[in-house]
Amino acid sequence: MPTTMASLALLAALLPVVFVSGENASCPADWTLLQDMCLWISDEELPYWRAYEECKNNGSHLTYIESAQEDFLLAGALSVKGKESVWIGLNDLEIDNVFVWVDNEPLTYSNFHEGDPAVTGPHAEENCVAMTSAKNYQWSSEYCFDHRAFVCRKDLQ
Ligand SMILES: [Ca+2]
Ligand SMILES: [Ca+2]
Repeated sequence: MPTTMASLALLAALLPVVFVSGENASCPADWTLLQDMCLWISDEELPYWRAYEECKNNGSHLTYIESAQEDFLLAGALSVKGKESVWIGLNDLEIDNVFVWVDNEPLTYSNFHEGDPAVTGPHAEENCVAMTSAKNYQWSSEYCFDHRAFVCRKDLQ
């Protein structure tokens, strides 16, 4: 049938592309590939700086998020895994109220939950950023010594 023939022709045309991209762009075996992100979502819950070190030890960084699409995909993955809250690589530890990514990616996109981050009052001391289920996985500043799961990110290899 013509429709089947057309589908087969399309499939044949696409197959080499699928294989080539599969060879050229991949993540380590136990990492999750989402679009062009290689992510590792921890089971362990650690304070921010220990999470930061764990990612470093894995040859990666606590994740940056540079678009609404990346944010959406990560939130979906966290939801599927039933993660309550995770550290991401954003903090204002160096200069208060200036939030930066740990790997110096420019902050081109952000998705803070309403009322976050607080710039004055007791909550201004929350200098590390998490994505939390109860806040629809929007971002919030939290106390860095809280124990949370965390997300590491590395480039495609
Ligand atoms: Ca702060
Ligand atoms: Ca906060």
